[in-house]
Amino acid sequence: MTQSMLLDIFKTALLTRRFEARIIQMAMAGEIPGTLHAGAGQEICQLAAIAALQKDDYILYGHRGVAYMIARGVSLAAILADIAGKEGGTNRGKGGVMHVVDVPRGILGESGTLGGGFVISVGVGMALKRKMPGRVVVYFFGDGTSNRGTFHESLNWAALQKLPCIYFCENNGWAVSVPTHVSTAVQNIADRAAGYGIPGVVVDGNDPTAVYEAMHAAVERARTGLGPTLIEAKVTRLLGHYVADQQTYRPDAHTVAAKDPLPKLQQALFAAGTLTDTLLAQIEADVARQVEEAVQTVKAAPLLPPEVALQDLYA
Ligand SMILES: Cc1ncc(C[n+]2csc(CCOP(=O)(O)OP(=O)(O)O)c2C)c(N)n1
Ligand SMILES: [Mg+2]
Repeated sequence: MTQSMLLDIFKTALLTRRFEARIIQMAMAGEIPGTLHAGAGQEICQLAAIAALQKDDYILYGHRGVAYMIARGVSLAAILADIAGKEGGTNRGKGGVMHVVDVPRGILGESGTLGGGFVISVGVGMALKRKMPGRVVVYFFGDGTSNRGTFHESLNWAALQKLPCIYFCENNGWAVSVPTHVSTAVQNIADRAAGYGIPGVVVDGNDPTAVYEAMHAAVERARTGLGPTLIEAKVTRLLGHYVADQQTYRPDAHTVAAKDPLPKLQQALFAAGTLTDTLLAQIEADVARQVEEAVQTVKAAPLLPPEVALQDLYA
């Protein structure tokens, strides 16, 4: 990765971090009805993975964080409006953060349940293979979600059909309050790839270059018709499962901040001379302005009228 790519990732990660912190503040203050599963600690990994994609590739995501949408160009105001139940959201304020959907930007969202995206990704992969060869779909999901039956049936079919699907597991060691080793029989989620005859790759999710390279190889493989790859990035969930989680179950709740990859990337950029005090101050000011503009836009937007709840329903 070039320094310019790393700097872009740093800027977007910082924007995501500040934006999410503001959303959490609003949710805790009761200013918005929605909630957030913060992506803090996982943003750099998510952004490095997306950097290996083209703009016309598709993504499906789970529920943790908003970096995916910001990276694909969804406005902060549209994301916040979805969480706040306001007009102006990508889903007209109905979906919360889990259902930010922006098809022109390649964001296909998530199904109603975690792990539903595996099955959807197979359908998308079949459509791409037939109608849009050369394009790929990535499903970002968590370690806990990999225990759904949908994981196994989908990876089997995607592998058999050599679909252009990439399965990207963000293993943060937790599914709500359940540590991965309590729920999962294998050491690495990526070990399961062997069961489907596809490559399984473990990467350090705190290292953007390692994530980018693993993703780049998976994308090349998928684009050229060789089929799926399962990537597992080991990441750190810095905050609770969701906004109000007290994390009483978590032994490292007070020490986990030391594992934050964002200050480490900042230091690396300083060491390379890419970042300076002046530039950092400019970036921070720009981030603060963008976040506040989005908050003010959404505060001024109307709440959805109740009858809208019955619109756009399909059965
Ligand atoms: C099918 C299904 N089962 C359970 C839940 C409730 N649930 C929401 S988040 C979550 C944990 C997910 O853990 P993981 O996949 O590791 O993602 P993380 O939250 O760690 O990012 C659970 C069990 C759900 N939404 N859908
Ligand atoms: Mg998890």
